[in-house]
Amino acid sequence: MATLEAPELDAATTNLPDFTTETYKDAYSRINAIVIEGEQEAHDNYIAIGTLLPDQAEELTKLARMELKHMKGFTACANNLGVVADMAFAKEFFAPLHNNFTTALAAGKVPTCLLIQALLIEAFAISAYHIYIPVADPFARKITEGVVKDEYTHLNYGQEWLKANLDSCREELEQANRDNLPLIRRMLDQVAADAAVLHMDKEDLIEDFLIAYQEALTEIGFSTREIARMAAAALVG
Ligand code: PL3
Ligand code: FE2
Ligand code: FE2
Repeated sequence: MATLEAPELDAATTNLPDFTTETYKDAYSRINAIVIEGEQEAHDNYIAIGTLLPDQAEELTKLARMELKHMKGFTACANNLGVVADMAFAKEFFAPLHNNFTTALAAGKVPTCLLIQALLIEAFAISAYHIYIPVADPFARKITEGVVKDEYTHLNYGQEWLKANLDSCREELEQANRDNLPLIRRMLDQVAADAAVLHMDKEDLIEDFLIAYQEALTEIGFSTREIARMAAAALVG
């Protein structure tokens, strides 16, 4: 790797993959595309939520702008490795979740839209980026470290809105969770083999996702029992 500085050789960096192999680049072409598509859709989703919450539109536009910056960063990561992102694959990967978002948006269901974008997608991104950082190439690692901080801001935005409105949206959120958490579970299953090539472990991804999602649900005001019931939707869905 031609880089200006060598990464610290700590425990987390001792098992780095070879970023130059065709196997790595092939897996990266799909994973990177998923991330680029995810960041693009996140941008579009925050702008769309702003049409339902006009007094929040300015704040949501700020969040959306951050997503475009993320997208550019991850595009640079692929270029740096000489990888072309497989965007057709990524569009299909997001289609079920995207369709649910579009349906909720058309029905004016703000809580469902926020659960899909600000809780599920952001928690998915946070877990993926956390697990990726220790096994990333030095260029991508720096970029991903900057991005993951922003994703907490986004998760927090959804969390605070839903917390303030919990009384009126508890049932809608439980239904939205039932409809969408199984999709996240399936997406994790679909990405697992490619993630393994990048030295990212599926169980670590699931664990990190559940921590971020459960913490958000706790903050919003759900009880331990309610959260357990909601998490169980991923097992039966
Ligand atoms: C919202 O801010 C971002 C939505 C992105 C979704 C991320 C999905 C992650 C799939 C596994 C990727 C591993 C990370 C690799 C980075 C190039
Ligand atoms: Fe993002
Ligand atoms: Fe985000």
